[in-house]
Amino acid sequence: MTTRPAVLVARGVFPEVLARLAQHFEVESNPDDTVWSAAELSARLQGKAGAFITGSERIDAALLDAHPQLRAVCNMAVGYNNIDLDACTARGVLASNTPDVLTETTADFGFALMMATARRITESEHFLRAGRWTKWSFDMFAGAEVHGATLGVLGMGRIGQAIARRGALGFGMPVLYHNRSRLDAAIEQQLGARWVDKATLLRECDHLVIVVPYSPASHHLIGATELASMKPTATLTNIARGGVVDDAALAAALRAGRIAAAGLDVFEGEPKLHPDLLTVPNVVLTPHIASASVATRRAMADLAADNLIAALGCGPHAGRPPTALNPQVLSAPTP
Ligand code: 8YV
Repeated sequence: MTTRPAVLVARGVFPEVLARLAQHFEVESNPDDTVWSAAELSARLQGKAGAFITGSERIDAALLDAHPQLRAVCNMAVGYNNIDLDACTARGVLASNTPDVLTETTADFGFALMMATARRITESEHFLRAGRWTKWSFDMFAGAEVHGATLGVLGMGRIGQAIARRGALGFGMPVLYHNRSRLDAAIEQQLGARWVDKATLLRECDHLVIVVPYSPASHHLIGATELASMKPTATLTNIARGGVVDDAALAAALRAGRIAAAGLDVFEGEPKLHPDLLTVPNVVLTPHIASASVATRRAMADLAADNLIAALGCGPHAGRPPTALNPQVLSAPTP
């Protein structure tokens, strides 16, 4: 009898997805959904051929060296700054992420967060819940216009394009964007989007939505200087990653009224927040939920499972994980 590969599912996940994995593997799961320390994650990876992970688990060279039997790490997230991809590739470990399945849901949320920020939705709800609403006033919670205002998109990948489309087609917003590479002219035309340099984007947009992946190059892409160059009436929405925005500088800018408001779904050092963000009123705060519709989280989990099953040579896509980040490791001789 052949022994089945052992895999680790590092966080809580849909029981149906665990059941699918159990058809192929010996599965160790995390039913309490505890966020394990690096040492505990390493202890649990003992003897595992593959791991189903999320953005909370860091996969680096030291961890891979401690587990030479590990063949695949499959992220339930499109962003993969938690994985040292070069270290994986150098050791022949397949890494995967979950693109596409979350694009529209994440764009919906980014747009909703931008609108909530511009129209001061949570700030006014807190006022109402606190029993402070005693009369209507002409300027009560008067915010910024969304329709027809200039949308700025920083990072024009799949999610950035989906946000631009919502702004241009649904809300009549002129769209400016900045990205390292320009889109094809035909796509720019379809989205009604114009490439500008970063300084122009910051200076001219009314609502900036940040959707760039995190890397050392995008660390503090938006800090005090960039915030000071924006319109005092502008809003900033970050659905990318904590660390792309300097949260301390942002809190200071919000308090000083250097920009009007911010909407944040991601934070430096989350789930901890910079304490000043909790005391400034003009910020909408959500706990990293941009992809969190039930259907999309299920699709992400299924795709991560598909990748793990295929990477370990099982299922209908054996040897061809659908969204591998380094598929070349599968054809290379084992290092
Ligand atoms: C995830 C995300 O919820 O996909 C991403 O990159 O940020 C979110 O959709 C989170 O990373 C959990 O893995």
